[in-house]
Amino acid sequence: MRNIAPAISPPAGIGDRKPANQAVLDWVQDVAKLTQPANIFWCDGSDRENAFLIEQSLQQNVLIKLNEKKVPRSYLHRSNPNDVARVEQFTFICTPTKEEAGPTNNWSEPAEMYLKLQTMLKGAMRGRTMFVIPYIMGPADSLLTKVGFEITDSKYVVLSMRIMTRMGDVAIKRLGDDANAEWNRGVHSLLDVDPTRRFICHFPQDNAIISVGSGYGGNVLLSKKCLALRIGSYLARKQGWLAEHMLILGVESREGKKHYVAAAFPSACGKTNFAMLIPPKHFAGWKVTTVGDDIAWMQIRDGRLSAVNPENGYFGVVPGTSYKSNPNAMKSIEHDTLYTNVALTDDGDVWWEGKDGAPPAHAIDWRGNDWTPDSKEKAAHPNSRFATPMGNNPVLDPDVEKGEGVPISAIIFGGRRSDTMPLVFQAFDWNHGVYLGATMASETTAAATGAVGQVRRDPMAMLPFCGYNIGDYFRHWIEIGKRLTNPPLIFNVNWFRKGKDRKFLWPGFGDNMRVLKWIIDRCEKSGGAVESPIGWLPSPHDVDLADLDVEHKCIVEILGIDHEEWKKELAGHQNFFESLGGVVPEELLKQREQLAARFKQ
Ligand code: OXD
Ligand code: MN
Repeated sequence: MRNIAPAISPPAGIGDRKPANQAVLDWVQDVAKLTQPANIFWCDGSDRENAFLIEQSLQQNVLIKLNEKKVPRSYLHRSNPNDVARVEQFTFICTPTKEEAGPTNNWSEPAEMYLKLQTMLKGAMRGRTMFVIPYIMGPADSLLTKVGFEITDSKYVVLSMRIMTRMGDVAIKRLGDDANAEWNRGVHSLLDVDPTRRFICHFPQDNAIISVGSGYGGNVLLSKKCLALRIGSYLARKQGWLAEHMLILGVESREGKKHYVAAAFPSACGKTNFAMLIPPKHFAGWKVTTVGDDIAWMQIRDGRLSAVNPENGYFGVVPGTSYKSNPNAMKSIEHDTLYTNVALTDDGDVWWEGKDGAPPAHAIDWRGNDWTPDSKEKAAHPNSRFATPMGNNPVLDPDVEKGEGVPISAIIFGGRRSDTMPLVFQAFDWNHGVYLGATMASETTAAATGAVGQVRRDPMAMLPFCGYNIGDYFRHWIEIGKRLTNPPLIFNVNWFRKGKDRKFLWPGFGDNMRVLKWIIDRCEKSGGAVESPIGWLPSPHDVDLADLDVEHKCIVEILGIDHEEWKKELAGHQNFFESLGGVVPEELLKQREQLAARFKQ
């Protein structure tokens, strides 16, 4: 099954809802002149349109219908095997100068890149339908909300965007007919899905994105990584807010006291699991609710940070998702879900490594080949995904549509580290917290092409997503801190530390509630901690460990720090800052010196 499919002919009343805004109409005509599609399909986001596009996708083998009884109204898509993850090496920030893109981004001069892409797009949609998708990012009535239009020649993109964004009339209405209104221009074409002609390019000064040669979500759902993070972070700096790679969750105590927390973990490090956490039995009466699982847009309101989730759905990693790891995600993806690159069982159900129960005796793997438990290959690709509307989530936060957002009490940074980083610690103050974010590191995962399991610095989990100079991004964080009269407390967590036997020391998943509870206690000024060189550390008796089946010595090990490991860590921070070539703000260099000095005391 491939994404590329010939043009479709919609009946009257479908695909003909043109917006009135002349700037949009002119831009669409320009792109059509260049790409030469057989026809233009104007999306309105309606149920009727969706049903028509699904029917066409089934006929053209873009989708497979799953067993209606087992996974109602759900479908499987198989991507080209050469196209299964984000491609950071082919992702560009195109600004007039290289300095604006900074040391962590691939850079190209905009005119040069436009020319290269236009050459590739010339006639690229011949014989295909060109879809125009209007969408908004953010709740319908939020001041932060942005309008985007994505042009694409992929029905899979249209169907996914309908899940992941608020799509159609709501965007056309929000934009109105002012030809000078701000909106994002996104152009996507599959071309021939050739990895040598795959580029994901951002033009922040033009509020424009062009993505070619891929059909993988992270490269082509332009609302998400491209607009909400790369262009979003650029706009956020200009306009005085933050666009971050963070989940947002609500946590309510037995007494009904509620806090909201935002957490930045790199791709495929458990943001969705944490955002949907079910507290262990001992915490009966506590509730965790999800505002978002991947992206937070935060503005300053009444001296605090206030966050909205710009998305409308979850695009999550499937393997490892089970009733043990994330029951709420399992309930969310049992219906109305678009799966990509998972295995198909003989009875039309989906399967993946780590799903509850025994593996099927036979299945069709993500490439479309026969698979049995004896096969050497994985049945589902390690980066196989679900796209599911957030409305499916049984623990969706009631304030998810609130335009002003939810007030953030704590920010958490965290990576996947088998050593060095303790389970949790708290920064001394805002700038120290920014330093924790800036020096974050994590083992790489299958969410991006390249080697898996290598420790790399990933500041604020934004390394692949910051749309401008990372030094200016750090400075922007420091400046935001100065404007907050009631800043969130900042923490660092690591669920993935291993003992000498190379086994995980901490059970993770629902038991992360114990860590979250300590964080909330600190926000409430009731939690105990000891001062250490790296920040405030809980002692074992500060964390509620009741009914936890973990040896005390493991707890002591995971909560503690090893000075030898930290010597290496400090050198790692220095190397990282040096690799950035002089862009790191003075305040953060000072934080490093202070950290080193505290170890010497
Ligand atoms: C994602 C990612 O898909 O970070 O969210 O890669
Ligand atoms: Mn992500």
